[in-house]
Amino acid sequence: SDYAQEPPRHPALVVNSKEPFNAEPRRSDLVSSYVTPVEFFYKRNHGPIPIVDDVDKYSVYITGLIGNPKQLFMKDIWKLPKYTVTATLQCAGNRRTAMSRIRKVKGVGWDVAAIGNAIWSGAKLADVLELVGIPKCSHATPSGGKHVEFVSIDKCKEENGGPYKASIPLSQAANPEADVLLAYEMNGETLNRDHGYPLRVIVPGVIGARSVKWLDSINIIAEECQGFFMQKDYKMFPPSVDWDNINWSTRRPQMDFPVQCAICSLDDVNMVKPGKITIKGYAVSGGGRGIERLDVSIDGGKTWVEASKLQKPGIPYISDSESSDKWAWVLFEAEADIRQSTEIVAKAVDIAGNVQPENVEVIWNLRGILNTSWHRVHVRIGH
Ligand code: MTE
Ligand code: MO
Repeated sequence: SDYAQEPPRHPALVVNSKEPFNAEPRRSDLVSSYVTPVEFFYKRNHGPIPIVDDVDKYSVYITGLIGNPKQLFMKDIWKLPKYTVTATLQCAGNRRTAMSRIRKVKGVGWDVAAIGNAIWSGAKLADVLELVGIPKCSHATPSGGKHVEFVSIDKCKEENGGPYKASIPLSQAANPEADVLLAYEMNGETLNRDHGYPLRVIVPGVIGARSVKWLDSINIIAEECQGFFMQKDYKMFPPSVDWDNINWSTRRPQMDFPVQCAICSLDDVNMVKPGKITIKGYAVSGGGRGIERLDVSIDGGKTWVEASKLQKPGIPYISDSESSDKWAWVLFEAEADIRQSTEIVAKAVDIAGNVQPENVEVIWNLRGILNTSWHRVHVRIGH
C-alpha cells in the first residue's frame, strides 16, 4: 500500500489515525521538557510520508509572478545564512475532542498535545526570495504577486490525490523579522521524514497548517492559494454555521493562532489523595505575542493565583523581554493543596491583553478548530 514505507515512531505516542499517521504525545511527556524531543513532537499528516532518496537531486522550484524563476538545490539553500528559531507549532485542531463533547465536530480527535516546541534551523524565506529578485520587506512584485504559495510533494485525498499546499502573504514571507524559515534541521538534527525531510516551511506564530512539509515548489501568486486547506478547511466559523448552511467563501483562512494554554500534569479526571499537587502545563500565543500571565484556579474559576512561568530551563520568563523567544511557548507551574474534589482551571493572558474564552460553547465551530477555552480538569479525592 501507499503506507508500506512509513518511518518508525515512538510507541508511547497516542495514535489518533494510522493512515494517514496522526499522533500526539501523552500530556505528561509533552511538558517533561521545554524543547519537545522530535520523537514526542505531534505528527499531523494528510497522506503517506513521501520518500526523498537522493537529497542531491532534490530541488525547490520558485516560479510565478517573478522575472526570473529559479530551481534551488539543497546546496543552494545550505549556502544561505543559517538561522535558528525556537518556535511552537500548533495544529488548529488541538483540543478538538473537548469541543466535540458540546456538539460533534469534524476532524482528527486531538487531546491537548497537538502542539510542540522545537528549535528549527534553516534559511530565511526572505533570503531565498531575494535570490529570485524580491527585495526584503516587499509587499508585491512588479507583476502583481502578493502571496507566496508552498506546494508539497505529498499526495492527499482532500486535493484529489494532489499535493498539500498553502500560502502566506508576501509581506510576511519577505519580512526577515517574521522569521519564516525553510527549515532543514529540527532540534539540531537533520529534519526527519515525519516532519518534512529534507525541507519544510516554518511560519512562526501561525497555525501549523501553513508550515508546509516536503516542499516541492514556491509560487508567487496574486491571490491567496486556492487549495482545499486554505479555502475549504482551517477557517473559523461562528457557532450558528452548520454543514447545511456553510458558505466557505465568507471567511478568510485562519493564520495566527489565539492565546492558548493547557494543563498537562493532570488528566481530565484524576483520583488524588488529599495534599499537595503540582499543576504544570504550557501557554503560548500566536503572532509573536508573548505570554503575560498564567492564572490557575482550584475552585472551578472563582478565585485565581498566578503560576510561575519558565522559558529556558530554570530561568523565569519575562514577557516581551529581549531574551524571551517570542515565537515559543512558556511552561507554567503552580502548587496547590487539594482538600476536596474540585475543578482545576488554567487560563493565559498574552502581552496584548487577550484572554482565553471561559467556555467552549461560545467558540464552537463545525470544523472544531481553535479550541482555546479555559482548560479544566477534575480532581476527585480517593485512595
Ligand atoms: N505539509 C504537508 N505537505 N502535508 C501535510 O499533511 N500538515 C500540516 C502542516 N504541513 C501537512 C503539512 C498541518 S495541518 C500541521 S498541524 C503541521 O504540518 C504538522 O506538522 P508536524 O507533523 O511536523 O507536527
Ligand atoms: Mo493542523
